[in-house]
Amino acid sequence: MTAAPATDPTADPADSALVRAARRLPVERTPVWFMRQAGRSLPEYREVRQGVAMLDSCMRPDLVAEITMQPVRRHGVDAAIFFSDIVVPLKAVGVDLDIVPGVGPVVAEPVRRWADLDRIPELTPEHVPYITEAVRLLVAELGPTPLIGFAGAPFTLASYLVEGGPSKNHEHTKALMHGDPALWEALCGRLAQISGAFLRVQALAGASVVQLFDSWVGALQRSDYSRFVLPHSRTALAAVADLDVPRIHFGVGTGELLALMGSAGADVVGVDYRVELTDAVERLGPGFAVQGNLDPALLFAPWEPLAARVEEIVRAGRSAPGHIFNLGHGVLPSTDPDVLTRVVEHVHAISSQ
Ligand code: 1CP
Repeated sequence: MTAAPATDPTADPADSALVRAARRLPVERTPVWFMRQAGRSLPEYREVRQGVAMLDSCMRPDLVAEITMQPVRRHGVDAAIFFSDIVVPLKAVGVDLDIVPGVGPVVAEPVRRWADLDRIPELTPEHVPYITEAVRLLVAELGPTPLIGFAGAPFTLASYLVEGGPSKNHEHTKALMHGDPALWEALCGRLAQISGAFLRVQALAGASVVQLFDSWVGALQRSDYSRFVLPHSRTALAAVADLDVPRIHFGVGTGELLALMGSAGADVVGVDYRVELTDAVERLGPGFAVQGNLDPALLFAPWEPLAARVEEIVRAGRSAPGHIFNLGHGVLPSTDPDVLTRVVEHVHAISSQ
């Protein structure tokens, strides 16, 4: 059986190229989407966000649906990624935080002591009715195009909570991990519940795929990752294991961690642009689909070398039992959106030959 063409409006997103690639089934052409495909690279995004704070926009289903659809309409990508942020579930359970323009998530009172855990209750679907509503709106509008739901993984969420905001060195996070392992375990246990429940809400509302972002986990060495992080990522991913949705797991700078990340339970491992895709496939071992991994900075290069790199990545992707073309991290805000559209067309053209 081959995937129904995406142009058939009645086709099931579960039969889409993206879901099939994630399941390591044959596809007619390589599916492609971009991390951070919604957002500041698009003038239509900047327009609808005018005067609306980031977190407010994430809580308005009409706006979430519009922003999620923008890159699908413009670029013809093979999936939508739900417009939200990894800190939305934390805000939803009552953590005092904001997303500050030009900075990122900022937490009013960093989490460093046992008493601070009381400020992070477990997440239930009742905390996030606007997420369920937005996913339902989107699934109806997307038709055959799959929606990717997502959550932040426990380590990356813990880093924002413990540091109080974006961090280069994660020094307070590592100090807590090693200085009070019991508190670290309790914090990450709570965050794994929140991540898993947030993924589950999206999958139950109709998302076809989920992605767990552990963006900053590349800051760790393997032994710390195995001991302090992997069990919690596994718990988060296990929360949707009984639902029929493929799971993607991604982090930045994870060349050293890839094999371990593969054991967290995902079907697809997202590969950072610093690692050759063929090396990633070797490190993961058989059985995994891969996602990636064009360097987002190469979107600023002339078309010829950019196209050549896209071709290399599509070729390298054939060494895995499934490949989803993506960037090796998110779209940079000043990217020319027309280049993204051209990359989508090129991936489709060269992979269907
Ligand atoms: O006002 C704005 O436009 C703020 C910029 C912005 C946007 C568009 C932020 C703040 N978040 C988002 C949306 C967002 N965040 C999406 C939307 C869907 C899409 O990809 O198109 C997603 C998937 C996220 C997830 C997210 N938020 C991650 C994981 C992905 C990654 O890039 O590694 C992380 C680490 C965050 C934290 C965050 N939120 C926003 C910023 C600027 C940051 C990073 C800050 C830092 O450097 O620590």
